Amino acid sequence: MIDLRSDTVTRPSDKMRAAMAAAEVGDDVFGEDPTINRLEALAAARFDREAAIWVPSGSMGNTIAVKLHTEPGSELIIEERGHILNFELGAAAVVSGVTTRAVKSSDGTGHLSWDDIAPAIRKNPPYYQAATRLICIENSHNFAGGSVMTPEHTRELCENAHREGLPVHLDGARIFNAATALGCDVRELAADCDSVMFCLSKGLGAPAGSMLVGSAEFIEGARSWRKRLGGGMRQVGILAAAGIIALEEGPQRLAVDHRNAKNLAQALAAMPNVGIDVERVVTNIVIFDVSRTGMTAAEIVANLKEKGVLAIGFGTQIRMVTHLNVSETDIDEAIAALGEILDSTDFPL
Ligand code: TLP
Repeated sequence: MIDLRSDTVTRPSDKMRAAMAAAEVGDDVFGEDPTINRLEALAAARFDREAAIWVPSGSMGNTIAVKLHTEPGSELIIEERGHILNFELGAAAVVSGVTTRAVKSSDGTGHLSWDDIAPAIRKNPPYYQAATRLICIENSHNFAGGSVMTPEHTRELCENAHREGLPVHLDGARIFNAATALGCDVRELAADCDSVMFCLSKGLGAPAGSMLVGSAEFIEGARSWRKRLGGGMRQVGILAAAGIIALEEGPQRLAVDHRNAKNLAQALAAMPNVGIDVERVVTNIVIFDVSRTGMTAAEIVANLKEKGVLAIGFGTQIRMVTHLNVSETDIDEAIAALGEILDSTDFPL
């Protein structure tokens, strides 16, 4: 199977498995796991921040960040396709008691400008309205097709937010993809944000785990919340050993995934009735519209599966994600499979 459903499906390398087997471990709830301590120090240094904490998943990292930045009965602002809003099962509401205000990005990129955000802020609302307490951004933006936000844009947004007394949390699940596409360092993309979550799993290749990065005080709070949510994981150095390799070696090869995604997007653009803007494919996520093909996304995805290609369909769109277990040849095969499926429809062009 050529699995393009997500970069979450990546499998740990032999080197990671060997490091996991050999990992020195201790009880992390007592702060005694040397491998996790090393990974947390490395992550903090990588982002030039005071501290970092390993969390079992990106979702838990985001949930803890929202909890620490808000109080019950307040509100957060996020772009309407954001992961925290659409794929975290209302965790902001359940865990933090926070309302999520979805805002459209006026340029369609998934990245809100300050002009998009400003009218949505409730700074000193009347007593019967929830006050805005947090702005969440996502880079790269998953369901906006892996689009990226520049360091300048991020800085400007954060400066404005801070002027309004609002913290900014960066869902940087794929921040290394964004940095690779922009040719900059992750530090530049995260420098002005109050907290950053990034995933060691996904494109970097670890089997599990994400990091939450921020001030020492913030991470101390995160440690309590991680435990409260059931994420205190004892001899977790076994996973941290893979995480260290993911952090140190994973980012270097992301450009290959981006090249594969671009080639895929170019081939898709040449197919009749497929809707895609090739220019907007700059990382490892390819989302295309199939509403003019005469088939539903679900039908196309089912047909692809029969030909050995896995993708995700939602509404009239299909998402394909490139990653370390997908080769150039796999991409050619996926293109051929899709070409055959779309050629077989007698839908008028
Ligand atoms: N994204 C997954 C699904 O949940 C949609 C995927 O297949 O892309 N932030 C962003 C931007 C994400 O894309 C994801 C996972 C998360 C957070 C959550 O990470 P995990 O899966 O580790 O909880």
